Amino acid sequence: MIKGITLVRAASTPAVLETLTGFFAALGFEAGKGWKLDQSSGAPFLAPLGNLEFVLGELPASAKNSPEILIEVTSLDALHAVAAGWAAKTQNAAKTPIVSPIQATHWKSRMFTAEPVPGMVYGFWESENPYHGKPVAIEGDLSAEDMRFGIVVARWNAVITDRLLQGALDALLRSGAKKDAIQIVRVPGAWEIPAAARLLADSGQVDAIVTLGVLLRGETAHYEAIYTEVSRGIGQSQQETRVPHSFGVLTCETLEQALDRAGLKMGNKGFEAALAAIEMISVKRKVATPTVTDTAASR
Ligand code: DLZ
Repeated sequence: MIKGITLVRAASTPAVLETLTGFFAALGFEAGKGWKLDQSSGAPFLAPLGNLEFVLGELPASAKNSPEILIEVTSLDALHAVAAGWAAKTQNAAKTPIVSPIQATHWKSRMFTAEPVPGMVYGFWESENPYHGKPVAIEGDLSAEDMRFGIVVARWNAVITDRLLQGALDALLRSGAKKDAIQIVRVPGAWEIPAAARLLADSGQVDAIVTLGVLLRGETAHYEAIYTEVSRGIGQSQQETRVPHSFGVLTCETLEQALDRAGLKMGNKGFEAALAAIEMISVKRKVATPTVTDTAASR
């Protein structure tokens, strides 16, 4: 199991070691846990990532003053200013540190070199691609074209759930879904939502399911029992069928609170649940067939 890479550089004297540690500390490197033995001591500096790279053809820098170690950074200009500032101060004493101007490289990056002690040249570089080296995230799109939806909506508290349904339909149709690609299933109450959602998911006719209902704590004696089962059942159906189920079941203290979440003061949770369903279908498709080519290793 490979754990990490350590580049070891010999500091010829305590003064050289002090210069190097001062330089890297000034640049913002995190100091690691130092060590000391009878014959030697070490002052590690840590980087979040490292790799070992073999190059065929032209090297990243010219042979003259070529850095043996390349350090990828963000905010290259700011770092260059810090390095130049450090060099200006230190040069007076030791007359050695050299920090080059920033130059374009032949590999779509910009770089400067620094030689804090004679013979040790470090290259600091930043890719022109702002995503280089960053984790690439897969995110869903919000286009509902070519997607099929099931909506399970409870009739209990229909004055609310009808509004949630309108919100969900509005989101789906405005995002490009076709009317005949939406199946609506009405069930008596929230308790029945998971079973109906599971039937739809198992039918293979929908890509995602939007669940809509309202549970009013004040008016539901066994509110906790129903709520727990509804949320568990919807989650279980989603996980076992791998069909995304979005959760648009409101749980409110009063009818007024529910109305606020069904198109009045606090948006329409049906609309939001429908958008979540679209996004999750897209995520599922992208995870199944990733098209992202920009990986951490690419330039
Ligand atoms: C019975 C009941 C109660 C008391 N409250 C609600 C509610 O607030 N929201 C809702 O959607 N459904 C409620 N129900 C109905 C149950 O969900 C279920 O439909 C019936 O118990 C029949 O199985």
